[in-house]
Amino acid sequence: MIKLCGFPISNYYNKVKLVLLEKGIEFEEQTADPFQKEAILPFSPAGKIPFLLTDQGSLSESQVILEYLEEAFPQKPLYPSDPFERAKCRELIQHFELDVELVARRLYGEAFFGGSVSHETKAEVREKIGAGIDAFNRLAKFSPYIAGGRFTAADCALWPSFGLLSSATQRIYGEDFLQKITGAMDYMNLMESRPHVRKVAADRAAAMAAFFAKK
Ligand SMILES: N[C@@H](CCC(=O)N[C@@H](CS)C(=O)NCC(=O)O)C(=O)O
Repeated sequence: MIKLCGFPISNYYNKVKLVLLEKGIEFEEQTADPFQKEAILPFSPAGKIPFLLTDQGSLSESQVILEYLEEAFPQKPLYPSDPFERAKCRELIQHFELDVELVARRLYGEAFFGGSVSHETKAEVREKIGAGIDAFNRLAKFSPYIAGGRFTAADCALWPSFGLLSSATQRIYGEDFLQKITGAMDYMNLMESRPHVRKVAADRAAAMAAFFAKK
């Protein structure tokens, strides 16, 4: 059986977990701590989570894992069948992850882990996230799902990151940058009406409480 390794406070872990749940793929969760890199390196070459353990071996990088799951388990497809529409769905994921999430990630040390981020970095990140969100707004549909009328991999991939963007920017700037994404606030409510999304959110809340209780 497939094992999803990592921990449920990670947006990239929750991205893969939501896909597994929505596609109805049987899987087990196994804790892997990216702060204990040595133990992870044989399965994930950069020591990052999530990674997948399959009968054929391990697989790292959440987007690669999504593509693998879509091909290996074609039932309940999460990408449109039309190649162009499929590419548009991937385009949304890539733009948000590269231009918004990876930029906002530079704030996480201070926002969540007791570190500190310089004023220069905060100012630079603010500007870059703004530009990333502008780009994403030009692409995203929210009608009602990110890529249009159907629930897709873009929803599984980006919903977990939206929550982090919201809390990180509120903590660092006192302003919720999720509100700058046109349609995102109604979308969050829509997503939370889905049972698998609620399950991922509940597991994340429990994991966060346990993680911060230890600190
Ligand atoms: N591009 C990677 C990013 C994964 C990632 O950054 N995971 C974080 C946890 S959310 C991690 O393992 N960080 C530890 C590190 O960067 O060393 C993916 O999509 O899987």
